[in-house]
Amino acid sequence: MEVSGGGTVDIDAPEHQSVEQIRDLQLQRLRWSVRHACENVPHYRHSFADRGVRPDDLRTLEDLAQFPFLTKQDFRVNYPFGLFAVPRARVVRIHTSSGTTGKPTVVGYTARDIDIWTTLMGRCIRAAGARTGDIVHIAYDYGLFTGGLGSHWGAERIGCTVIPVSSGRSGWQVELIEDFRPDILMATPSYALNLAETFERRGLDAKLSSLRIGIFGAEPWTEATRAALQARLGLEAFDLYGLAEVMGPGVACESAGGPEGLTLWEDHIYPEVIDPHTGQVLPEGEEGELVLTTLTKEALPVIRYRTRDLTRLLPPQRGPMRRIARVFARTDDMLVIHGVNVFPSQLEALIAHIGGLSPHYKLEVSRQGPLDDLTLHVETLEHDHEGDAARRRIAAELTRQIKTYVGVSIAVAVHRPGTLERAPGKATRLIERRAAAR
Ligand code: DLL
Repeated sequence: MEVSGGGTVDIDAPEHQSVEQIRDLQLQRLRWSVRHACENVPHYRHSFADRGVRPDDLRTLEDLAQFPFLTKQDFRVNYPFGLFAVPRARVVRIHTSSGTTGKPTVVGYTARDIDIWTTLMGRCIRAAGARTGDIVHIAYDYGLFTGGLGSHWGAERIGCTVIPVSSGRSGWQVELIEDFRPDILMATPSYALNLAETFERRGLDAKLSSLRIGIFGAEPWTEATRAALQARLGLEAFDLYGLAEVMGPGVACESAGGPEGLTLWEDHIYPEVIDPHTGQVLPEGEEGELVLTTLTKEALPVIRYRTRDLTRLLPPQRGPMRRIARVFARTDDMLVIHGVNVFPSQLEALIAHIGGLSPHYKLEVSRQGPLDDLTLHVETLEHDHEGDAARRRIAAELTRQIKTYVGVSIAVAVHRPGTLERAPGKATRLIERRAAAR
């Protein structure tokens, strides 16, 4: 059995190559990946046969559009190891996605897969401006979640000193940051906000901490949150994107002084953006659902995985790799409130804009009759000692702005500082009351 994506694993992105050279490399690797999946995974053999396509049909990169999608449901049906393309004994590591519903998605890696993942994560951390010898405080959760270990190995690969803190125990984390003086913080943006809050609660000025760079991801976040993180932690914040099914963190990232958007490592991952309703591939620049195909993964090749993440594909700029725009939401994040599509990121931006509110919020969805109702829970800032009247004023103003800018009437509840639950990893925003009402 041939098990190799071919080519070398190079920490330096092939910046010197032309777009044509990258396309040639992609086609060669794509042919290998599709054949590898078809020969070694019954799921692909059947789904390709059902669609009437064979690996030999791949003559150009565009031919990939004829192949069937892989979905989260396919991972569930094949739980836990049914999508693996190598004997289990060649799998050196297992991770899972951090989904909260149903069985988690299980993913596996050969030693070479880990090597490539480590390399791509190393590229991302370096792209954000990390230098050999920098100290990296990793507050992504360690364990089955890919955030901790993926970042860890990548940071070590480029010669950084890693502090593998994992998430939680924020007071202790602040002490470690004060004592060990890390240059770089890696965390979910919502947990980084918790850390900022913990600094402030202890009477410390986080802006004066040693942190220079923040590498944040694993959940959607907005430009307003970036501005808040930069101002409160005194660092430059970069977006890091990835998902377990494709690899983990390190699929795409922002670069210091680099092009706008997140550079996607096209020498190992092939992107498409589709219309989530029709499945049609959209032209570059149009907004839709990101679909990813791995080009070199041995243990778990994914062919046309529907990420459910909404973004746009952007042309290469400075270097041959294409970019994606910030992932602003998942297809399943969208709420339909009285016929209006509402994304949490729209509300997050307004919360930041209005002033006097902490960035923590929850969305409570309920149903009385045929339509869903939404209550937005927010809280005032730590240092705000105003009473109920002020909270009512803020609620009225936020309700008005949501009506104006999002076009929907929702209820807004403004709580006292520190009332809303803070998650140590990814923020959980949705409070689901619909099932109970049915
Ligand atoms: O969240 C991997 C990761 C860890 C990425 C650390 C970045 C940093 P999963 O648990 O499988 O993997 O969740 C993947 O999280 O499909 C997106 O919906 C969301 N997501 C990840 N990064 C971003 C980002 C990790 N930068 C899912 N912006 C993905 C928006 C993101 N959403």
